[in-house]
Amino acid sequence: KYSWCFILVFFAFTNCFSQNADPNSGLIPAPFSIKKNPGKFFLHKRSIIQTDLKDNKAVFFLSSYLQQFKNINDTLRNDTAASVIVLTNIGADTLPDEGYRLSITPKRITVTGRDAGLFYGVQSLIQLLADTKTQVTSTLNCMAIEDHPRFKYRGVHLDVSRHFFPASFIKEYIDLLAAYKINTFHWHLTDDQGWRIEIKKYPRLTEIGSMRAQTLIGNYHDRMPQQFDHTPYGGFYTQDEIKDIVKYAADRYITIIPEIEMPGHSLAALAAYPELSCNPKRTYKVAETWGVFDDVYCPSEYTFNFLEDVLTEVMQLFPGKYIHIGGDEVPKSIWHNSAFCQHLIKKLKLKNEHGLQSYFIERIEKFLNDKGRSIIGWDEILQGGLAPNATVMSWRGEAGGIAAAQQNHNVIMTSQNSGLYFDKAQGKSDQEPLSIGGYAPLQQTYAYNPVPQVLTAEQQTYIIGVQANLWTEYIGTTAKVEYMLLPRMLALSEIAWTPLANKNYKDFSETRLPRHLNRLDASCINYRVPEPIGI
Ligand code: TNX
Repeated sequence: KYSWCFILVFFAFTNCFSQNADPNSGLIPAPFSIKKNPGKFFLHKRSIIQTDLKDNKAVFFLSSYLQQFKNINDTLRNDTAASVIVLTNIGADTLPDEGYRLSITPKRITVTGRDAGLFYGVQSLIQLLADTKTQVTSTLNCMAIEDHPRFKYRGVHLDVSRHFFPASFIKEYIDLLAAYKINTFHWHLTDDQGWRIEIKKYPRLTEIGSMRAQTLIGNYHDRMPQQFDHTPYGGFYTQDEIKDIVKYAADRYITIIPEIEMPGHSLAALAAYPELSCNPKRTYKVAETWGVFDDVYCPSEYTFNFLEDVLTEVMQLFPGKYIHIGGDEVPKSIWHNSAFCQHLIKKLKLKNEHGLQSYFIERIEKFLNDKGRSIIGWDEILQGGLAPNATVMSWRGEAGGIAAAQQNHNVIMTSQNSGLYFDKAQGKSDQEPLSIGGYAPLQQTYAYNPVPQVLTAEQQTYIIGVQANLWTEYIGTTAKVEYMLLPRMLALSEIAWTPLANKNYKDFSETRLPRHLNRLDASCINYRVPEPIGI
């Protein structure tokens, strides 16, 4: 009799111990609060989803997940099943934006949330349903989660100009973002090395501007200096593909911010339409090497008309509030030597070429503001004075972001020195594939806090979020995109979502990360295997 009792106590103890060993139940990003309760919920063939919500993205996402991965069909039938997943927005009005409640009891799971909140509750549930070893475990420990994000802007970027990745891969990328509660995809669509978005009014942008005269030789394992052959390389997204991707992202509560670079990083456009330059008689080539090029848009009426036409088509494709207008790395030598520009500087009573850059950005901002949109620019848009309503992406460190917040402008932190540049190597080993230079290990990404302590509490509210950038000069394949993105993006998701007090690198990397890497393995997604703590 006593031995039974002993065994029971022993099981209760080990069960309790194993739950405590994983205080966040494997979730990435770790939630705001999580309380473990006794008991288990069993998911089985006859489990159903119960909901009053019509035509709801979260409901649709969960029922297709259950069909695809758990082989549970017909989840929306009316039935008195023994185990029920309730999706509801009743009681959700008290939740913060994008927040959700997830309650697991022996007979019933309830996910409560509005819009994105409900979707994130479903994402957490799906993470709990995916076991470490198999994809089919269907037993969940009872618990109650209350969750909402630390920042409202949680972004990941991809440069598709330096290398082009097909529309189908962009959707896979979006799937990864959504699974980790990232809500913004910054799509870097134009640069010196390729124009990647179809613009109906200017067909040469893609006919000429999307192709360059060389292809990178080698694969993603290469640690050799890059070599090229002379077969043409390029690609672009048609407007139909873009519409499809925008909808795909919206179904996952991801807003896409398109970036149209100006006035610099514009050689591909100049190659297509030399009239956009200050020396229209010259011919230009789409760049075949990396770096910063002197040839930039001329601040002429021709250029402004062109950009307004381009942005008009861009706005028709991308319904979100923000358009990214670039603004980084604009050499001023051509403007300095151009009689037209010098005349313009005098006429507009500007101080110098920096003033001309601000004039350029402010004109574009006004055009977009009048259409109800807002601009984001890289931190160089501070030079010569910020456009009145601009949001700043602070990439050359935090100084630009701090200055912008002090001027009451919204800021997104994306500093290249803080583990957010995923084009840097993840390890110091010479086994790492070739990359841009520098080092951004997982632990550095994880440790980053986007809110600079030098700001007052009031100024800190202008830091609306954080983003990681994936520039692709040295990334020619989708497998290498995945390798550079992962697992660092999981650390980013925790910077962006989890309250500071709940962050813990050991818990993240040793307790929770392994099951996520298994999940990536099961989906045949590439990643870098992180080294144990302390190496
Ligand atoms: C700087 S970040 C750039 C990009 C490069 C990147 C490489 C930024 C606004 N400009 O054009 O791809 O460095 O890390």
